[in-house]
Amino acid sequence: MGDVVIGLLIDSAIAGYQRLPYMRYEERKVVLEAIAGVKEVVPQETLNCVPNLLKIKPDYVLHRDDWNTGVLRETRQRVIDTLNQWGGELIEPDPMPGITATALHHAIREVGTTPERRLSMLKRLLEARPLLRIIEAHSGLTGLIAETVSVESDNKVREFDGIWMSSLTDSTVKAKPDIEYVDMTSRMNTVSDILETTTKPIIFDGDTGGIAEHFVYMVRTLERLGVSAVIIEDKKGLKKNSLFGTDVVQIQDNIEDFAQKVSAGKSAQVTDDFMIIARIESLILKAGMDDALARAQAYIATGADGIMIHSKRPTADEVLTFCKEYEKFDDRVPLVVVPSTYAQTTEDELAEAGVRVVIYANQLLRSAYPAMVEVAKSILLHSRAAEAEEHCMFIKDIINLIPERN
Ligand code: SPV
Ligand code: MG
Repeated sequence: MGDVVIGLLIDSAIAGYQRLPYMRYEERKVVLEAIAGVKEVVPQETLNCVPNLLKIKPDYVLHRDDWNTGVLRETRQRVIDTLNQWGGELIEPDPMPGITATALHHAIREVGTTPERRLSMLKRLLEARPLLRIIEAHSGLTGLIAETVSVESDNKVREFDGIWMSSLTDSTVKAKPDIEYVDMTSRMNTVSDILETTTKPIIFDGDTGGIAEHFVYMVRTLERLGVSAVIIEDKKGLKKNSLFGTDVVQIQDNIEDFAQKVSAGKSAQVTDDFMIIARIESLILKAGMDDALARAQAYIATGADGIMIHSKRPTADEVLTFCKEYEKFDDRVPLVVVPSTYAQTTEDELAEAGVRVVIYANQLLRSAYPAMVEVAKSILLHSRAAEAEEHCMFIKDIINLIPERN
């Protein structure tokens, strides 16, 4: 039919309605350019290919015939209207059976990923999407939930973008308090289980990072495993969970020492893609908004790749105030929040305020524990398990949940 020009969607155009593609735009371009008969591959910046069509004025447009529904339906109509301007023709070949983006994602999940590819995924996502949603995992199984659960809304597939390796939930499943007692070896075992069942990027909760001389080893280990980022909080001494606030004794580190720790970590990392995110505890410890903002400025100046502002207020008011002031900074890095106590605030509201990453830090464990207690009580109460059955998954489902690898 003539020379073939391929309009190839750039990463952010795809990430707007489905999962970020496994291969970067540049990689996909190289593959397509190598196909005999392909004259050129041009970037397509949005789902609307009309600007490219107007430039190229092709005689034919080829697109597989599966775009008459969903988010691409409108695009299809626009293509037909545009081609009509010069008598061009839309050709819609039958799709090859079994070749869909979803099937490819499943296949990739089977194959797994590499540490390097996974590590770079968080920065890629930050470039491609305005807001990332991250959910906690504390085991291979909860990792699998973070990896696979998806819903469809407004014709878009919605999934979690990555995994938070929470110190609270990793400690709690081991029935230990969240006081940095669960050591790095044990935490890395949990990371390893999660790596096994997932391909999405992981953000590791590094607590205080320990002393700077130890933090550099944490950075190296995480990076080697393919973890994308570590978040460390500006506290020192015996760390307690932030959601205790000032009910327990917690000491904030001074700005200089914490900045020095961040900077030691930055010097230790090997890749450009690994991110060290500085977590500010000023609002938790009632040190005030000015202190929080001064710390954000200092941590950014020292090289932090992101700022997490934490709050345990029942509403997002103080976080939103922080965001407003933060927007005025000349130098900004992606802002991360953890809306555990102000859970009624929506992602849209947070994104509007400039937040780039929302972490759902503990909900999987907080929902599983009460369910397990209820089932245990029911068995005791009825001296049998029949009444608990309605709260349990089918046995056939659990034995098939984790298939053997072929
Ligand atoms: C965690 O999930 O372990 C966190 C967030 O650090 S918080 O529990 O709110 O401190
Ligand atoms: Mg924690």
